[in-house]
Amino acid sequence: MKKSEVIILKSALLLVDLQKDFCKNGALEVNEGDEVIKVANKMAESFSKAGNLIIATKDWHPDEHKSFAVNSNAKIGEIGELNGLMQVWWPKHCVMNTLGSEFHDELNSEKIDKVIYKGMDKETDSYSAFFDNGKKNKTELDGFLKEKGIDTLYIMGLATDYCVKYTILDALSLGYKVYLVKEGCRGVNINPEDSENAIKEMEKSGTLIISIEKQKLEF
Ligand code: VGL
Ligand code: ZN
Repeated sequence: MKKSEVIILKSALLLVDLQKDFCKNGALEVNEGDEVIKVANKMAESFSKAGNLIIATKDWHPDEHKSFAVNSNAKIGEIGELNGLMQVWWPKHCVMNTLGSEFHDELNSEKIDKVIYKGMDKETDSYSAFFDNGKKNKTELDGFLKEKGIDTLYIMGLATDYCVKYTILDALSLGYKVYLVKEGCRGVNINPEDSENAIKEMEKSGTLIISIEKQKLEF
């Protein structure tokens, strides 16, 4: 095959919700959430050196979002229903334009080429970076990736059992090749095994689980 005939798979790094509210002392603190920031910075360094794009998502809720227990007369951590969909009731978090919605201070955010916002509709939660939980609305992400010719995603971030998981399942269903950077993820773990189960489910659906410690950083 001539070089010009080689089909080039373009990769991008997708950093999920690396925001203050999911890290130490945040409103929806994920255990060891801060630990993933150095992994994100390493990955971003390597992706930018290779000329690949780095995309980051932000959970971005209005103050009156109904997934917040306080706005739905519910108890934090319990499960209910919101507009016909199963809903975990969350503490108020990632309210748009507040301190908690900002990227973690140590994240090298200068390397981020594109930010995708999700969760703005107060009636529906939005774990995936592609669709809201009711699959009624799409974010910009799929269109952006297609426009850039990207078909392979390296995904990591917070939280393993919610936004990372649903982002990955949607990415697979949209036909992307997906790598999960395992040490770059931490989970909420309402049940202690939630993250482990999420990883199993992602793997079963076709995700390749990788570890940057074991792999030379070449993407
Ligand atoms: C998330 C719960 C509520 C996440 C966002 O980023 O995983 N989890 N909102
Ligand atoms: Zn949220």
